[in-house]
Amino acid sequence: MKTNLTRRALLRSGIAAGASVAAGGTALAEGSPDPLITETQDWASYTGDAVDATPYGLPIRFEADVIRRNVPWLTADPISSINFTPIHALDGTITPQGCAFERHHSGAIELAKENYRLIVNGLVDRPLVFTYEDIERFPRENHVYFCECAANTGMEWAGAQLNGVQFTHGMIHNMEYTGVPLRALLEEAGLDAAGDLADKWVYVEGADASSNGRSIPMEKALDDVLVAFKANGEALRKEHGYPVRLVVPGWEGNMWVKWLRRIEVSDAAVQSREETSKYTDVLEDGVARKWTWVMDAKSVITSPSPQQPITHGKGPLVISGLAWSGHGQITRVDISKDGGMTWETARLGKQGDTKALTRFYLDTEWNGESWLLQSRAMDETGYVQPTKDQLRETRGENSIYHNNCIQTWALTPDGIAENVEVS
Ligand SMILES: Nc1nc2c(c(=O)[nH]1)N[C@H]1C(S)=C(S)[C@@H](COP(=O)(O)O)O[C@H]1N2
Ligand SMILES: [Mo]
Repeated sequence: MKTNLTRRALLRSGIAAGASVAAGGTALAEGSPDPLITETQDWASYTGDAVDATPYGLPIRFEADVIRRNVPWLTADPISSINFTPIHALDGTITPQGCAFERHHSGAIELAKENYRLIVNGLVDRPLVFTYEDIERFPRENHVYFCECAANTGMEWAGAQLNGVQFTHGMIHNMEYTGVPLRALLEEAGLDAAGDLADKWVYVEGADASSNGRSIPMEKALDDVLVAFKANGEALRKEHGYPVRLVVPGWEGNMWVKWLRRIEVSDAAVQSREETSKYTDVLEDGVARKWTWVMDAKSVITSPSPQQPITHGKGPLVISGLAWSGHGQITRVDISKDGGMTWETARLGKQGDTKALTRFYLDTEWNGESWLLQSRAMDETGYVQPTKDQLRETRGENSIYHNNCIQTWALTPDGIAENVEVS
């Protein structure tokens, strides 16, 4: 017998005596007392922890499974590697820093605020050095943005590979950043020396051994790029670039330089390793696409999914997932239960923020059918998330990065979901 009796179910069964309960709850049955209700429980027999037991709290131990996970065989060494956000277990849109995916090329470093220096040099009127305190004295802004590694879903190009949405789509997080527009720091250094800004670039690099240098066109640098020092209200975690990282809204995660140490204004792109040998997309004919910065619209169902089977039996079911677009707002998400033959429009948790995760729901009924579950996102530009075949037609199968195709979960009559390919 199910024992997860909710207060709502209790009230309902009290009112409609004898009537069967429609959703979620179990009708209070006469003659079968539930000890969780009738007996005094441990947690009511003793006092709990004092207010100073956890000066900085962690999730309760029952949630110990909701953690970042690594796929050891993906990379040669965990120092230059990636772990994945447990998106199957989260709801809403904000990713707690403690379980937000990490990607490092030479490990997460420890850089104290007092040792932090940010250099702005190159084609500027006055080369400048900012300390952490200097940055805090510029007018700051708050914005929620997603950060998606271009390699997210990269293992799925050839066929269904990893059996969990955490692993197929978990190279993403979504946080509220506090920071100073990059524009303000560039203007402080002065851009007259750069002349016509239309063809200028900024080269950004980190203080870690890899430096992870990237070239950003001046137009983007002056638009919405942030030099951020807080995420979700608190200091950036070490893993995410403490004390200062770059936030490049809608653009591939690699450009979000952590432990930001230098910004150089230049008249050409640097053509660094990270924008030539890596983070380019080799097409069928061997030619590589370059400067593929924007993350196109994408979505995925997070529940049910392989790590989140249906365990509550038949009846009401909440299908839930995430959608995002580097081009702006998500305007609509559709859900298919038959592998893309027919579609129903999902409900957006709230109107999507620009370049941020949007939560969607479909409140539906499941009566033990086998489904091929898919979601399909649309953004404010009218762009529609492609099928795997549509993507392969234009991109071939040599790519790793920028796989934003429609994902399929095969749901069985037991409520188990598997990663399958429906082209
Ligand atoms: N300095 C530095 N910045 C970096 C990296 C790095 O290794 N070093 N990795 C990049 C990559 S590839 C990604 S996807 C994002 C990941 O950010 P996160 O670790 O906060 O999730 O940081 C980017 N910024
Ligand atoms: Mo990345």
